Amino acid sequence: NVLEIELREAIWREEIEVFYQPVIELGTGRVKSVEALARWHHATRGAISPAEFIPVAESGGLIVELGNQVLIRACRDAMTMPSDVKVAVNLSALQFAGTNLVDTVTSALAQSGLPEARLELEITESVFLADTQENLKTLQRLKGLGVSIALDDFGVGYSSLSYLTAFPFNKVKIDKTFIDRIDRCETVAVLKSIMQLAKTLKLSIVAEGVETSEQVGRLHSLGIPLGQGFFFSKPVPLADLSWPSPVPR
Ligand code: G
Ligand code: G
Ligand code: MN
Ligand code: NA
Repeated sequence: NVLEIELREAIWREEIEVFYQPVIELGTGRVKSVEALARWHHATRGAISPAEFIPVAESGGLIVELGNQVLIRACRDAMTMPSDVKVAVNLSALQFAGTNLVDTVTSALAQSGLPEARLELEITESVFLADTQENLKTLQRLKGLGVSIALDDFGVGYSSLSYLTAFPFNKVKIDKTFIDRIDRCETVAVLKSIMQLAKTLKLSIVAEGVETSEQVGRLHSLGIPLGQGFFFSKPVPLADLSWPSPVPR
């Protein structure tokens, strides 16, 4: 596989970049956190989407090294951001297997000097599909470090609600597909029940893939506190992040 060979070289040469997408507090317009997203600009093919190269990294065993690079880069970059802004890093389920993820995260925090409370780790339900007991233990140890844990892409899997109660998450990120259909009363009903559950479980909610001001209005009136999406900003390089002063809506 040519792409895999080239990806291996790109990781080796540390050519994978990290972009950041802000997560906005809808009530104030403030940036509460930024999500780190891997970017690969191929010398001849141009930009290759992570939707394409992350699965290649996962099947070729490169995801552990790639994940480590993104993690340390994100922690270091976060040290240059305002101290009330958290950084969120996506973890592949495969990073839970094999090498010691807890040591990796501990060392990224130590090497960067980032306070543990400023790091958030995003996982998907796939973490619960294999080696459930072992992965749950790792997740508990990660949370024990003082970092927060978010359940990503919520609502698109098979039995999402049960995963939400399987672990004391700090945050749930509602998948874009719900935001796309937020004008439908069925979707509103689902969002309201997720909010009720989140309140009971004391976890924060983020709406992902927010693209229009109409969606922002609906989310805000539903009482969903946080939003992320192209309406606010696409993922950008560190240097292009800005920290607008709060504008109450
Ligand atoms: O940034 P974009 O929306 O194109 O990302 C596509 C997919 O790739 C998303 O599911 C996102 O979570 C995933 N992704 C992006 N960067 C990383 C990363 O550093 N690690 C992992 N595991 N997934 C990532
Ligand atoms: O799976 P995960 O939630 O980590 O995926 C994040 C990906 O979603 C990023 O790669 C980012 O480029 C993409 N994304 C973020 N906001 C929007 C949006 O408003 N619209 C669309 N289509 N994609 C988005
Ligand atoms: Mn994510
Ligand atoms: Na997501």
